[in-house]
Amino acid sequence: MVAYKLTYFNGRGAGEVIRQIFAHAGQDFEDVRVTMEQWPELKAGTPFGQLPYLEVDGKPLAQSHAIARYLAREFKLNGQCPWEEAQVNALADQFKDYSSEAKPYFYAKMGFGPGDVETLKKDVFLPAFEKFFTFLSNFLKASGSGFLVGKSLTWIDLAVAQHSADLIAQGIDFSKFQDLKAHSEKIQAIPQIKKWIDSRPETPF
Ligand code: GSH
Repeated sequence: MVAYKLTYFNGRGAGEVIRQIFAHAGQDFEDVRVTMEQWPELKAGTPFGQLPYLEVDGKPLAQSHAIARYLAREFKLNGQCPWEEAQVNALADQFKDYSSEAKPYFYAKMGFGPGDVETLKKDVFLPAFEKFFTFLSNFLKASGSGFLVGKSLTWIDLAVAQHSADLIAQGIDFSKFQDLKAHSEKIQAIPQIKKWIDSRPETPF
């Protein structure tokens, strides 16, 4: 049996989609949550000096999306054919671009970066959010299945549904994106995912 050990901080962030892939598959994994105090000592021993990274039978793999793609292949959450897999990857790359655009707002909001949160929300976050969520909405319309790609769940549904849920909890206005709100609720109601959400450690982000 393969031993999986995920190392990340005590938050959802870039680690959560990986945890939800395991939860959906019913696959046991070690969920190591590093504190800020422990991190400086561990940093140099990680593949790229950042978290998360996954150990598969002791072999390390870094980069959250590389890990998600690897596990999605193992647990059949990467689409039904190479074309669907490519569409999932395109959305995942666009998610990264959006995250980079919106990063100054999220960092200021979490107290990790400079700037006025309300100004960054208006000038940085909201334009990036509108652009990305319009793309997501187009994918939902095109699939017509309630999933972002094809007719079944893929890992990008898990990633987007969690992000939407986090934004909704923060009071971001989803009135223009009711389809994405419904998508988030549907994905997070999948029994294995709901069970994970109900039992995971409570963290602010
Ligand atoms: N592209 C990387 C991924 O998706 O895994 C980004 C990872 C990343 O930014 N990790 C942050 C981190 O390790 C936490 S979310 N910060 C601590 C540091 O850089 O020292």
